[in-house]
Amino acid sequence: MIRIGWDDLRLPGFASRMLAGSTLRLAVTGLSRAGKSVFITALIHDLLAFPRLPQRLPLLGAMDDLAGRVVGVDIALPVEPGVPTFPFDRNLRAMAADPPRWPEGTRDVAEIALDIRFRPTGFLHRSDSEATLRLVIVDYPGEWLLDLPMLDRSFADWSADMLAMARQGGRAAAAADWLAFLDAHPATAAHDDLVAERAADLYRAYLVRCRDEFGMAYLQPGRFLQPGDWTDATLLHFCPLPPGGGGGSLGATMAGRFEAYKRAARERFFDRYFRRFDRQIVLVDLLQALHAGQAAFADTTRALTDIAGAFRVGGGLLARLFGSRIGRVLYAATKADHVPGMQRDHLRHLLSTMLRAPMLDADSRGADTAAMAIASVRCTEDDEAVLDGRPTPVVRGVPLTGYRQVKFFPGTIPIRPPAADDRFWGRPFFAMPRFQPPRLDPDAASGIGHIGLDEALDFLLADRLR
Ligand SMILES: Nc1nc2c(ncn2[C@@H]2O[C@H](COP(=O)(O)OP(=O)(O)O)[C@@H](O)[C@H]2O)c(=O)[nH]1
Ligand SMILES: [Mg+2]
Repeated sequence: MIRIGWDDLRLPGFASRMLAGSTLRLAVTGLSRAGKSVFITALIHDLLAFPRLPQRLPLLGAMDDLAGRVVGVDIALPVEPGVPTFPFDRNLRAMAADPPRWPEGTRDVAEIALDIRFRPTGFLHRSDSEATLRLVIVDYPGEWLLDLPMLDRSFADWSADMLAMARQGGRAAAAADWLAFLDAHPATAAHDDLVAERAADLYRAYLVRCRDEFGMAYLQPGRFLQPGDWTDATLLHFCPLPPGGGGGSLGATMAGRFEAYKRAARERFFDRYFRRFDRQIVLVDLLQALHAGQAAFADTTRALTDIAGAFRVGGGLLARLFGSRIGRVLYAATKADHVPGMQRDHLRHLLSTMLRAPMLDADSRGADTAAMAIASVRCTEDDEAVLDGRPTPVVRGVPLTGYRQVKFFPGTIPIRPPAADDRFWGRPFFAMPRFQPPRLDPDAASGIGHIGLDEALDFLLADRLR
């Protein structure tokens, strides 16, 4: 396989890049609890251990014998003043405690950088020459990506869509208080700050219930659920409204705030970050979405499809509006250690079926997109149990609230989304417990067991370590 083409050699920056080192910005996202913090913590831990313990990541750069060429991996000093540092040490301490704990949640953008020193391959390089890849990892809440479909819509259009959704199915019950308040306070009424704040609070409460009680994912605006450093009332005190209301009305004020929110999302987040990302991984807790039922699964599918559309390399919204150069996108179904071997293949297959339309489109434009099933921190082992007289694959792990190993029968994962009337949705089909993490070695001497982290890293960065 040819590693260095003549086109590369003609690039003016090529030589200096190889000598001085280059930077790869990897963006990590996913909805709250998708597994971002655990993923980043585990990948740093295993990369730090890689020079001494490459067998923890056997597929990372296996084709190029990366294990024999990585000389050292270190955490680099903070790169970007003003951006919070990803709390790797704090997470490591939690997972190395006795008993080990999962890292705490985070609610804002965070960055961390690793310097990977390696010996490049290829005829240009003497075997003792060394290059450095600075891997900058940026963690940001996936909730904010769900603002994208808002950006090119008017307040009236967006409101009509959100109100229609709020009156349907399981959402209607969660929306009752908010909708009743809107009936009592029409858009045409004179603006009153307290009324606007109350309406926004009730709308936010509805979004929170949709997320927590029904496992919904298609929830806008994203900052209502994950505000980050946004505190400004004029950005957050609005909600969808029926049409109506001239100057000085509640309707006019909220329409103005909607526009201010969109401007702020563009300037403070999309413009600021997306131009600089090189690679993106989108983490999805697909098992949880399946577990939560048909409505939640449909909602997750819609969110995922919109996100995948936005990341479409070349033609996606992020490239068009924000000059994103992201050239590789990996979609990963997380926590795959909840299901035994064969079901993990199903999980991967299900995710790629869900993504097929946007991925095919991306492929035709020369982009690199992939779907995988991973467990950043493997908490279970595959086992067997006898069910109805037949041996059945199960997983074995310690539940978060327990102290000894228990077997879980996770049920069968479909390889394509079951139809709305499929019997699959009619029964409690698998267990979705929280497991206790294995205790981590704080010195990174032994790395940490995972499923598929090496394959994910191989896809995301191995080509930059040649
Ligand atoms: N069994 C298992 N559970 C995981 C794994 N990754 C995350 N989790 C669980 O998911 C929770 C949320 O993960 P976290 O990384 O904090 O999510 P974030 O909100 O996206 O940063 C953790 O507290 C764990 O309970 C994994 O690889 N295996
Ligand atoms: Mg987190």
